[in-house]
Amino acid sequence: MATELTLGIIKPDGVQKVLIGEIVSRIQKAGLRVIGLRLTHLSQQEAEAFYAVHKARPFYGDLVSFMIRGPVAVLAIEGENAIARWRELMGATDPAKAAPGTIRKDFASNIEENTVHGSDSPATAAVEVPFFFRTTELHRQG
Ligand code: IDP
Ligand code: MG
Repeated sequence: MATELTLGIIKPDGVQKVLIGEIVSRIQKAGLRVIGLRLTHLSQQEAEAFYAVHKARPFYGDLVSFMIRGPVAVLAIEGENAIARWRELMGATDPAKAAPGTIRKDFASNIEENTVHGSDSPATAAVEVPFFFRTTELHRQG
């Protein structure tokens, strides 16, 4: 196993439900490190570009509208096996299928408004982290 860097997003529903502190706490208690963190409100163009991989899916338009509905928190998360471990903390895409104790099981409204995003592979993380963070915005001794 290796030290990995991955992207997390607390989606507009999660920010609206005042869950930033709770979610950052879960990440840190799991032994992962938050080395980049900022609030932003995505433009339509940014949301379309970020989710371009889903362009052909029927939910793409709704997903983009949801993601620009309000501010989001973007997080760069580092640690041993961080990509899979952050996705484990998140739980399955559909909260109805998510394991007990996961963020989506505990907080998500439905399969679309599912509170958090996480990169799904090293290749995805390598694109998604730089989408939001310059290297000068990552702080390993923060
Ligand atoms: P993931 O976020 O668990 O990696 P993806 O399949 O990559 O799931 O889908 C990206 C996002 O698109 C999901 O997190 C969710 O917000 C939304 N989404 C996925 N599947 C559906 C669906 O069937 N209906 C509506 N929205 C969906
Ligand atoms: Mg995904």
